[in-house]
Amino acid sequence: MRKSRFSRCMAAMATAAIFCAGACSAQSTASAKSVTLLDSGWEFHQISGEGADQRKGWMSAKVPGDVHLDLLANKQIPEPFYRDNEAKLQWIEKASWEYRLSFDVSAKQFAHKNLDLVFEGLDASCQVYVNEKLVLSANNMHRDWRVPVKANLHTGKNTLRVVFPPPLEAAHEVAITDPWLAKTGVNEREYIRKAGYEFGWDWGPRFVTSGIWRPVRLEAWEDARISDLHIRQRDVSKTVAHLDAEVEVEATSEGEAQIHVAYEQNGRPEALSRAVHLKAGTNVLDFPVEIESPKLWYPAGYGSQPLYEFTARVSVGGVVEDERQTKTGLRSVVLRRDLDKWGRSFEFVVNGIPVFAKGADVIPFDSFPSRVTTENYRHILESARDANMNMIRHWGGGYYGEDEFYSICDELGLMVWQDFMFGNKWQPGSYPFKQQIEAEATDQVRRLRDHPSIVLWSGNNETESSFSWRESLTSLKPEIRLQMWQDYLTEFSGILPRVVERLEPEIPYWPSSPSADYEATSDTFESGDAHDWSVWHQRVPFTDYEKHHYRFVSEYGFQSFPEMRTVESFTVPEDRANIFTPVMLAHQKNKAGNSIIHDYIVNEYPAEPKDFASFLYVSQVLQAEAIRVGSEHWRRSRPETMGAIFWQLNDCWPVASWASIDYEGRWKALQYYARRFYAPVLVSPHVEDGAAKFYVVSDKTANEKANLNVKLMDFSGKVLLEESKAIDVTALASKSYAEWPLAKLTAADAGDTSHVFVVAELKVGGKQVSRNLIYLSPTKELHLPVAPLKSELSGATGKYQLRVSSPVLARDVYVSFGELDAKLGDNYFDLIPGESVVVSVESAKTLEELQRELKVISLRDAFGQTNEAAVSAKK
Ligand code: BMA
Repeated sequence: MRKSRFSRCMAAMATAAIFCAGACSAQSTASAKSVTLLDSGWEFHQISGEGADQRKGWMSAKVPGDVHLDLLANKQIPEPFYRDNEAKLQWIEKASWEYRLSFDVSAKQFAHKNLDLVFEGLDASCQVYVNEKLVLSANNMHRDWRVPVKANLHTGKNTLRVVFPPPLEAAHEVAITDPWLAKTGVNEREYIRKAGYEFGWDWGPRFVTSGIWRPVRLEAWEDARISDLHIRQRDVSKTVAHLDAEVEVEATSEGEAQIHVAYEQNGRPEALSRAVHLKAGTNVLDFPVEIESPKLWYPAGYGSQPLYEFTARVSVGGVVEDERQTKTGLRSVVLRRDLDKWGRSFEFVVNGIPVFAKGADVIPFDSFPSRVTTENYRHILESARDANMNMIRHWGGGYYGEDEFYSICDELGLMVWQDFMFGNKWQPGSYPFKQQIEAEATDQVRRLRDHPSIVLWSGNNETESSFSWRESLTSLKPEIRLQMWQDYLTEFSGILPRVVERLEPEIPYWPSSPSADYEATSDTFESGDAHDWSVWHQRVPFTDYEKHHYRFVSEYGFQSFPEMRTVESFTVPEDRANIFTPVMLAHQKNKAGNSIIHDYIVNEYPAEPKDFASFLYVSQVLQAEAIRVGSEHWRRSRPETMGAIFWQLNDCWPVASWASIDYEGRWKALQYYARRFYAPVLVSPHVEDGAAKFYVVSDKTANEKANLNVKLMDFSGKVLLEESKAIDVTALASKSYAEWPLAKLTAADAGDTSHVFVVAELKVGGKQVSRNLIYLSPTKELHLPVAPLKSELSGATGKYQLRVSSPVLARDVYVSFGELDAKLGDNYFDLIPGESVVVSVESAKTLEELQRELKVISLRDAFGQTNEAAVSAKK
């Protein structure tokens, strides 16, 4: 750099103010750069569309945010999730909106050479004006935008305006520039990059919003700034980690600079420093780092999750121009796909350990992402970890998560299968679109690649598979289809993997979920991942899962209703007459959904649940049971199957859905069940080949001595058969350790299986690690007794214990406290006859308040008097 620059730089440094708040904590705190968050003082107004004449004035706005939330805060619209309000708010997407901010630029800020306006997210199509000059036209919600604006600014008051046209009109404008539009029938809305679920999904409402949905800031910098810091993990093992600290520096002109990288080597501070010659523009500097005996990052259940922190600094003429930190966990990841006797394997091998992936698919946490809090993320992700999950699939119909989301996954050891944000709909094949998605993928992989939790980048959700069944695609002329397929391959097996290969070559890429990477059609047993929707969409019995021997199941699901309190949050009493009222149907987005739940209930159980509340409860038990059958089957099938990721973990609004945790964060029965069926060591009894076989599935990396106890009991507690044995549980394996021929079971219960069950219990070191019940007749034919449940609540404010017991078998014991908030240590559990269990209860309420509201029921209670009659009628 020229000499004169140094003196100017020093002068600027002396006057530069350092602003740094909130989101910019990763930025410099003692450098020539200053960062000002533009997060207050925003206003918005409606330019056109329904009600624009009445809604003329400017109203206060929240940034980050969106127009729906701003209208709500200004009392212009009712609560979008309440009753059937969704339908009444569809006008919002047809209007155009404008946001504005007046902000000061001080003389100190203006003295910087560069002033950049940085948007971390704009949803989606908009024009940005600085002091009335158009500086940016954006149409991709999934990108971040940096605009040098010094030439447009002055000291004192400046204005920033962002104009959002109606999204579909904006998409139309782009779409008509593609000559292939008419031939392919690709939906016009795909021409702008916006989260698919905003347009409605089979669990989500349609709220097509607009807004500055992620932070916006003004960055003032001098000669150089660190535009990226990445820790490339070239080779990681227990002995040594060979890393590259890649420091990307943007320089305004050519010249000399000093780069400094600091980190810790097993508690010892280490630093690397180098004089470099920067060229004007982007410079990438590599600093090889070797860490001996690194503390490796492991998926939950396999070890701890230590993180290493790195700091890079760029100085010019002794003045620190910029500083940046990143954290990462060191691990090796391989997606092993070897030929074997079943086809080709699909298993994640982390630090050399073949890990059976257990988890659920994650959808957006809210229809309005900017209001998701750290607590929401923590609660849902900790719930995943607490249910013994080790992987979540971040599904492609939403948006790329915030850094915070992945940081929590890093901390909890939750591996993330990360889809690129393409869900189900066919994408345009135009050249501008291809450029757009390359830029998007580049932004996102660069932003997220230091998160050790991300173990896979995957092209899209179900786009590949839709090519062979979606009518709008199959009905096209062969030559058009050929071109579309070619474009698909260019995008999902050309552009996206190339971005991953360039930016994070150590992490595997997968073209689509589901896919067999084109060696077979997707959803084949032999290769790739599968979405198994035979249960639910094709309405087959749960046990059909057991006929399916996939290599990895990345979706399978069953719906249920949320619990009563959540239903009450969006209904009035008349809506709760039954599950088919207009409001209940407005909160069911899978058209046939409520009928499917109803029909499965009627098939599975002896009668209809006795009332609305029982319907909600039984639907949850049914869902949990469905997913238990699939999950245990695929765990028993390891190593042929190496992953069971059920659909879905969370909700974006209160709705009947496949979620295991509802929008309010309340665990459904499935989440409690998941904790049991994903237990690190699972006992899984199963009737097959004329025998009850007692499998133990172990995710432990070492063999373990255990005690297996199995009993055949009747519902009143009589033990008809019992066997106990010491076993040596094989690590990372599934095996049957005991077997009872069915003839032996029927002899013991005199051929009447309607009143007996088998309970298997596994103890390690005298402690129960897993217990599981099976029945020898379908639930419908069981003579479940009415269980006179006894419950006793004790303890002091904050922490209580609830003792529940039953003299006879009580299935799916459900504890609730009416309107009161309480966190339960367990729920929807079985009590075997004579058993008494203690459940922890955390609540801010008093003992008396809780006692007043406490309700404990079991499955038999949901069917009231009709059950006995129905059972005998069926006999
Ligand atoms: C799969 C998912 C979602 C959908 C779910 C339930 O296809 O990828 O698109 O919500 O099934 O139908």
